[in-house]
Amino acid sequence: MRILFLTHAFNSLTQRLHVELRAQGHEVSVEFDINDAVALEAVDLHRPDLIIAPFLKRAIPESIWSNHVCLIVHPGIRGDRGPSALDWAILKGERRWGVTVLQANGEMDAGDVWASVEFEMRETTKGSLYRNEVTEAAVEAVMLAVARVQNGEYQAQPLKRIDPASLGGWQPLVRQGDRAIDWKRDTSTQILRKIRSADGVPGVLDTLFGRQCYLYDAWPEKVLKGAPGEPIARCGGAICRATTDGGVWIGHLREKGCEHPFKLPATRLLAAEAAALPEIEADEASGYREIWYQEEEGVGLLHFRFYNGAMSTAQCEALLAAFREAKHRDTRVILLLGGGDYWSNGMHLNLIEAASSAADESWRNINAIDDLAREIIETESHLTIAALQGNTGAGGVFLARAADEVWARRGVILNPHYKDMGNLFGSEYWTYLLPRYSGDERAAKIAETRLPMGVDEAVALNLIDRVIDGPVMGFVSDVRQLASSMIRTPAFSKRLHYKNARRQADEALKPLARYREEELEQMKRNFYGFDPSYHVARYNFVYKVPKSRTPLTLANHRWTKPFRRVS
Ligand code: THG
Repeated sequence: MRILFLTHAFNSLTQRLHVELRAQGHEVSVEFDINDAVALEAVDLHRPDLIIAPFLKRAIPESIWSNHVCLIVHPGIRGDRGPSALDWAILKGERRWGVTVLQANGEMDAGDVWASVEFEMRETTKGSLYRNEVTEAAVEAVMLAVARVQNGEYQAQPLKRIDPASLGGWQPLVRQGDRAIDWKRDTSTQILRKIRSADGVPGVLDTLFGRQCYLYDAWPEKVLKGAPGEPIARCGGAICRATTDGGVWIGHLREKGCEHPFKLPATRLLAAEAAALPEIEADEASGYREIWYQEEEGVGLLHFRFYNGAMSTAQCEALLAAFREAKHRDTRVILLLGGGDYWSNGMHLNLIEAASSAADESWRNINAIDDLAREIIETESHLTIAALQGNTGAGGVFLARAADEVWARRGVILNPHYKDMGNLFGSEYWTYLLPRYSGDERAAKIAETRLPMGVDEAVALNLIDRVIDGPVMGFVSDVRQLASSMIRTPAFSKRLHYKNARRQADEALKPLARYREEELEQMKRNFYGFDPSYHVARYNFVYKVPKSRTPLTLANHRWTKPFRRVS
């Protein structure tokens, strides 16, 4: 079918649906919801059989929904309505939630239901639920709805014919007052829910050291104690505030009305105040952990849960140190696990933006990532496996390819390109890794692409070696078991021997250092050169400057002359 996506942004769910529907042979084109006239124009140009709104904040005009079936993907159970569905589900502590695909009409979210899929809730952030449970349920529901529309016989269910007792009903937009924290009264659980219901947007507004900040990235503290509301410790980039029954770590803050109104590590934003707090070391029971290591049956598991997958210079250095330590252990495989929501998205653009010299900080950051990539590539003692629980983009994809194998959860989306960041050339030894694993032709294809990629395509292009099926929650134990069973096969030692021989041969042909020099030569131009595209694109990204048009890579219906589509 010809499908048009009308969407507020090309967010993770929209990307996943784009990948899944294209894989089924549908002709998908995308238009950002900029205004009604632009949306109408897109409908005229694409002439869709079906319109899907994966992430839409505004009403679809009657001129569109009265002439086309428009499916709204609503992150709520059947009958739930309103703009803050997931926020309320978290605030209210719902045990089960769902995704409903309904047909747009004149009453917001009250149209006929085409499909609905439920899931069990997890104590986590809105963003994490959205990227995992909501996305999986949405894919299932949208596929079902599309098949039902295509089949032509299915009758969508009017809301009024659904059992009223099972209906959620209208819920208004969550306001700051609905989740304001009362530090003297609220328990840690309540505070975590309030912050997590607003993470990543809009954040919970609060006052910290007399400054008005939005709070993000909250984690429980079970050991430290103090007067409720008081900041009592720091750990890594986070600040701990005591609660009535323990404490809560705040990893990230965004200050209201200031010079840098974007998310930054708490101890960076409140540097002077945080410096006066006692510093604690994180362990399993206490503190704020971004990097941790476990070991089981010959397998080292290195976790690195960086907020939004962004890796600063300091985080790369810390991860490099942790990886070196893991290499000294008497294990055979190291699993590089990233975090639950992202594996890695490369450089830390917010910290770069906030630095006194963005160019210098970019330079330091890319070098720190390259140091880590080199350490992974040059590992002789272990087989290294990048195991992708969540999405990965830009430099993160090539950093993963630095490992001997890349495994990914089915459903993971890769964005193996830097071009949207102002035509950044990129480093992470990609000019070595891509031809090495994918061959020249497929490497060129990957380098040209600007579209998100699903695991099947990534396997075909050799960006991924193995796809892990099964539920999100079982992923880490599944890959751990697969890795330890690899060690027990007779071929394992040969495998290590072979990979080291291959690396030596590659090094003799062209040293790694040369690849890096060449890549960084280009990056120097991106950071310090005459063309400011990278700095402009980074500014727009960090400050969330709304897009004024849909990129042509997505809006196929706006191609005036046919140009080669990179698929
Ligand atoms: N029918 C039509 N268009 C739609 C929907 C529909 N567009 C998308 C929409 N469903 C998704 N659901 C909602 C429901 C309510 C609101 C927004 C999206 C809403 N918005 C507030 C407003 O417009 O004033 C502001 C909310 C905000 O700022 O985020 O109430 O079923 N035709």
